[in-house]
Amino acid sequence: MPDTQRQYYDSAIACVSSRLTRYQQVPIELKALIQAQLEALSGLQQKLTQPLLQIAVFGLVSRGKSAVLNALFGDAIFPTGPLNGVTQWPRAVRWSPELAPNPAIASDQSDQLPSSHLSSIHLPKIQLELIDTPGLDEISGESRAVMAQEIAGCADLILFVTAGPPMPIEQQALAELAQLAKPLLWVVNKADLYPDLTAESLYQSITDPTLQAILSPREIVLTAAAPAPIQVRHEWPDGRVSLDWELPVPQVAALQQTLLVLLHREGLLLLSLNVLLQTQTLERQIVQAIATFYGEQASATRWRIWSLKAVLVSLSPWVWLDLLLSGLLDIVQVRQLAQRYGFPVTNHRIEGLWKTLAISLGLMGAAEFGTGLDIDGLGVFPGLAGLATQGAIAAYSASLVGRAAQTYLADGATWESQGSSTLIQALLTEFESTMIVHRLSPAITQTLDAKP
Ligand SMILES: Nc1nc2c(ncn2[C@@H]2O[C@H](COP(=O)(O)OP(=O)(O)OP(=O)(O)O)[C@@H](O)[C@H]2O)c(=O)[nH]1
Ligand SMILES: [Mg+2]
Repeated sequence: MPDTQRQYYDSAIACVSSRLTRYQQVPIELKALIQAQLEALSGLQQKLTQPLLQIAVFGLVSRGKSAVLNALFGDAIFPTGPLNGVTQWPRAVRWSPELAPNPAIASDQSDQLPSSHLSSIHLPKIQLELIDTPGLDEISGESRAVMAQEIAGCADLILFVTAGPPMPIEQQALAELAQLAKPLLWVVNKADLYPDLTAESLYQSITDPTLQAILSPREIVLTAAAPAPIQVRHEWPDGRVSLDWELPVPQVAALQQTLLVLLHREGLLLLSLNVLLQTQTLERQIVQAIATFYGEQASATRWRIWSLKAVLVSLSPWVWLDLLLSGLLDIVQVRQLAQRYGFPVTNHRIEGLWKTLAISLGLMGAAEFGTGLDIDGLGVFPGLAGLATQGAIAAYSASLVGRAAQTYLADGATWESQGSSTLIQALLTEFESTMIVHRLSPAITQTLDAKP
């Protein structure tokens, strides 16, 4: 079986590049309106090609977020301290651990992981970035939400740090972060102060049912990133006894191994998925901007078709010709709108469009029936009132089709064969129950159903 990670990684690169090429060719006035999205897409392209995986740490103040990152990094790169609010701004650092996980731990978990994802022979070396953030309770309301949204939105993996068992507010924050369709590890730090804690007992202590559903003990890791000093009794050769304070070494090996095993097996998949999800969001914003930009021209196109349909249907004396013209002009309208916007014609939610086309034809048939049928095939003149009715219904049915076509085209923009939504949906089928991305499936499915 071909390497699934590599396959989706390549597809994600192709998807972002093709989006960039397409939207960079739009008229200059429209380009100015989507500049921010184009820049973000270009950032995603760079992130993919490096490839760079971003790990962001979240939690309330003083839980040891910075200490956990320092211990992972192996150096005191982020300031830490006993006062609340030591970290005031997000900061990032590149981390280059040896990506081959400890074989003992890797083989412990290998039976839980699909063999197709074990192969990393042909995978590019992932670079990592650790992002430290201020405590979620340090910054106030709106800016906190914006900061969390922005950083968590970009991050490929989230570490949520608590000090020992979580407080209810932490469970709530965890549940909120879990809604973001991002893989999440719950790091239970300061484990030196809670020697009896285990991942299993912590999982059992979760009271929030949504959190219970999306976490498992495997995503809970205990650490002691900066253990409190301990008193050590020294007996010297001359008989003296002294009590000294010693700093125990940080205990983050379990987190390090969990991360390395995860990155080794799912890293490229996580990165590809996250980039595709962000591309999907950006492209939906671009689609909105395009729909607004071409709004007037699209209205003019619709009006032209509606009036043409009304006139031709009223003038034609044959029912069969009326119905044929009605159907043809409805389809022409869909094609012209697709051309006007430059959106692809896809199979996504096409049933809705077919239904409206059928309703339009049905309405036309009813109008013909109501205004006199051409029984002998020689045509009938339905009278002026009948003609007016046929014309009005022709225009009305065309307007129904116009509206349905616009919704269908905007919805379908991300659903081309190499479109972001198509690839995300295909990726969903690759998730196996042992993978961390598996628990994201419901949240990801929701993003697929969302409207632009
Ligand atoms: N006992 C113990 N103390 C720890 C541990 N990890 C961190 N600390 C201490 O907890 C305090 C807060 O650590 P920080 O890393 O600054 O915490 P933070 O979450 O980054 O805090 P803010 O930046 O203020 O939000 C420091 O005094 C650390 O020494 C640990 O594993 N055990
Ligand atoms: Mg900090």
